[in-house]
Amino acid sequence: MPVWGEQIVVSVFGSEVRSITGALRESPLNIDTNASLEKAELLQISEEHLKRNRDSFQITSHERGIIRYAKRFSYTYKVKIYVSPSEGWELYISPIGKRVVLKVPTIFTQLTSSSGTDLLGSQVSFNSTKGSDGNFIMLDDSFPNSSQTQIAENIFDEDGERLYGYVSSSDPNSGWNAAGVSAMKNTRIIYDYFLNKHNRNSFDDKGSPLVSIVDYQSTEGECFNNAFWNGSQMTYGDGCLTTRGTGFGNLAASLDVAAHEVAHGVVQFSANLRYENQSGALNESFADIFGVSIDAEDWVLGEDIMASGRFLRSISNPASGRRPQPAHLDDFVFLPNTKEGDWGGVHINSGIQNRAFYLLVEGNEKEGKGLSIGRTDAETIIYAALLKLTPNSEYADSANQWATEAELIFGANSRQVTAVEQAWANVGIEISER
Ligand SMILES: [Ca+2]
Ligand SMILES: [Ca+2]
Ligand SMILES: [Zn+2]
Repeated sequence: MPVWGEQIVVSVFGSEVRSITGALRESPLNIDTNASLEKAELLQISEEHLKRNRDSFQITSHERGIIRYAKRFSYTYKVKIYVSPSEGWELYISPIGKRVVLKVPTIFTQLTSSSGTDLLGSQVSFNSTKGSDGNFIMLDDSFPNSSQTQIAENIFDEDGERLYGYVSSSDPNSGWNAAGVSAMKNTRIIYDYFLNKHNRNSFDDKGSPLVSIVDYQSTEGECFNNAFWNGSQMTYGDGCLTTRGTGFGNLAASLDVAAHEVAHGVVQFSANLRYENQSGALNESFADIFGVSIDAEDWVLGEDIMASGRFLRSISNPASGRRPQPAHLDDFVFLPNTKEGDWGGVHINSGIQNRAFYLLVEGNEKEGKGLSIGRTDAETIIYAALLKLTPNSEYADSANQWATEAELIFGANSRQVTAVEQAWANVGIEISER
């Protein structure tokens, strides 16, 4: 029976002993090694100890032997556990006490400085983790605080079953899926924005993991021309850009699209605006506003994944988007509250609040319609308002809340309050007395 971890190393040079390392101990002769455990019992003890469902880990091997810990020798089973490429354990289980006496990690999550080329051709530095199989995977536990960022890719196996696997490479500095590199880069920028600008730790402000799926297809072999937030993670289609210039390229490329999707998570864990009619249009609008705040070099969304000169929506000029949007309450588009009706036109009527945000930042001043206050203060105001809106909030509620927050943060007679009132008045919504 093996005695794990106990050995003596004797260095011999010629016929001369040069050194002895390790420790000689009295042999543990009086240990009872008769008790045994069935595999099912090992599984159950492991399950209870790890506080994991038994479907979420595997026992890859088990053997009996002697382990020395706490200055004494014990007869145990050494059970090797595989949880994920970044988590594995050796559990030493006493068959007499039927409990784990020692737990040792077998994988030391070793963050590795890595680099790769993203979908737009930029060189990106990021962290990966060396997995137990020696490959590097897109898993970075340095952010969010106390959790991790993960990028997986959609793969179909020979039977056409969908699999998700970490984006991986055998070399930390080459061979990465460019869609994964884009997702890593964008996730970092978005996380840093919410943390540094709004003191928000991940989308839920509880540091939940930021997980992305790239190269998604809903049916194998058919390009998928969309991106979505599913309530806990981002998914980016591989895109259906045509030679005629219609459709999108790989949706992971676009920082504003990524920011829009994560912002849906921020809305979900704050105002949780109901996804229909006016509240739904506000939900879409807040996602767009964070999109152009995080990708702050232009006022349009989707330009990085569309043919040159095209874009999906414009915050400054909502009528110029792929599907023209209203920029004023008078032009509100009434659509049925069905999937075909875009739940009452949530992607259409978002143009109204989008335009109010643009006017607040710079449009009022540029167009001679009043005061503008720049991005920094405007973003502070709209984020504070989002935290106080409720699932049924409508345009008037959002307008009032922007004004209330401007007053609380900058004072009742501040130019920020005036600018908010003018911005909303210019899209047809007069802010009532507060
Ligand atoms: Ca841009
Ligand atoms: Ca943009
Ligand atoms: Zn959206």
